[in-house]
Amino acid sequence: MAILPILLYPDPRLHRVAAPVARVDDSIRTLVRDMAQTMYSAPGVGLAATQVDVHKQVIVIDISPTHDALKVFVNPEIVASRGASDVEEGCLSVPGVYDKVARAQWIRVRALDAEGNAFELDADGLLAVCIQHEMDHLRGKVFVEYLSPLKRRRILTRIRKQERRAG
Ligand code: GNR
Ligand code: NI
Repeated sequence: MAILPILLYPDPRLHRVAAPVARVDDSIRTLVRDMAQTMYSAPGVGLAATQVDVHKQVIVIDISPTHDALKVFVNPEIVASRGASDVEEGCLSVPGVYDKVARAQWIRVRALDAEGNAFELDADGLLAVCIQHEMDHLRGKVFVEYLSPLKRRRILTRIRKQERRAG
């Protein structure tokens, strides 16, 4: 197992579009294990492969406080959605920034699990928000891109100042 480095916004690699996984093999299962360890140690409730610079359609999510309910989504698709919610989101690639994003309230997602078996899952609440947030990463989209240009400019100014301080 390994803790992988997480790309930080505005790294251009966060905008790459992930390719579908042709076959769920041992290399994908190793990636899933490393992503899970990386997510738990961050700590975060979800992680997309894009964030660890692997541009394949792989997501891990665990919203349980006990870290024992790992969900793996390979090649996820939203096949139905309803309603609207705006929950405050954060992102391991944009540390310290939290803001509300307009999302579907309920989704049905179809994906492959770590064994390559297809499944469907209905989700609402934080799980639904998290799946939508991670699927955006796979499309090269970071949640701050939904915010107003003014807010995004302020975030970038703060990040650049932190980077200068860090040398
Ligand atoms: O850890 C995370 N928390 C979170 C909270 C609200 C909505 C989405 C998230 S996902 C985030 C981890 C992350 O950056 N995943 O890409
Ligand atoms: Ni994120």
